[in-house]
Amino acid sequence: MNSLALINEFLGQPPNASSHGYQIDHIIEFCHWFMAALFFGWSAFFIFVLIRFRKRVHPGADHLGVRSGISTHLEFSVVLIEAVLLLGFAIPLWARRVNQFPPGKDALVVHVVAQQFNFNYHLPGPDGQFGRRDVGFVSNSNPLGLDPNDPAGKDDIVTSGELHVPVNRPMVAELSSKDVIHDYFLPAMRIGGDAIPGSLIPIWFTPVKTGSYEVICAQLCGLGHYGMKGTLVVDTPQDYQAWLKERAELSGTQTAPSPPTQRPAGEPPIGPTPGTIPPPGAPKPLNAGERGPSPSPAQGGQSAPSGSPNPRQL
Ligand SMILES: [Cu+2]
Repeated sequence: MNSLALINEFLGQPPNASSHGYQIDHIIEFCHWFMAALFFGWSAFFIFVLIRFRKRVHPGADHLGVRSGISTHLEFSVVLIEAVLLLGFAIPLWARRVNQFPPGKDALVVHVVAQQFNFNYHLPGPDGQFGRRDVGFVSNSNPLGLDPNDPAGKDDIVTSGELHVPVNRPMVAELSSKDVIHDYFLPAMRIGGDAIPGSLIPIWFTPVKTGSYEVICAQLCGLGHYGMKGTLVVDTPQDYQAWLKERAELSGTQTAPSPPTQRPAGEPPIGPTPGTIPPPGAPKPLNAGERGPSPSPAQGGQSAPSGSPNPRQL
């Protein structure tokens, strides 16, 4: 077992399965060893000071303090190591993630559309073109609102929960959301990104090991957040083609609407949160009529005990 596997196990991280992930693991590993060295170093120094300057030997305080420059040198070294770590490793690694996207023809581009509480995937199909999506077309059988009149969308594949990708091919996931802010996180790929309504945020990675990996939402997005999980299956190219074929056949024959997303018990119904005050000029809520007609001031004044607020005048 190498040291990276050790640190992954210690931190509860799954083994890395992407081409860039080992660099992140190296930084995490180095930071932990460095922090351990600082912890033991400062602890030893603290104990040394407690003994060396104990009251019995030094009853009076020395107002001059430390005269050697060793602590300054030590502190400067720590700052230097941290600066090298940040400027030399962390920022360049991050810059490669956000500035050096693989060229479009090499990469597999997938649109990831998050919603409470699952991840939907939109693949362009054999023509390589994403069909137009519009919120006006969203229904139970068309969760992403694919435009039925757009020829580019005819062969598109829409799936949710499980996504297959081929091994050793860069994948670009363009993240967006239908409702609240989610975070598409692939711990084994050492990558993740926020899925924000109205934004398209691309992330990319290259899976290097076949297998089944966990996808989780890393942004508290509601009461069902804990269950917002999915699977990323990294296939051999042959298996991936077989999956694509299967999905294409399924999306061609699937006409029955999928059941609506269940909101877990306790999650407030869609609409304004109970107890919120509508902004001035906002339309009245639909259930306002269920409270019955408002009493006239005369009736209200007679029926309510004097001094107590009228419970019907909400
Ligand atoms: Cu979420």
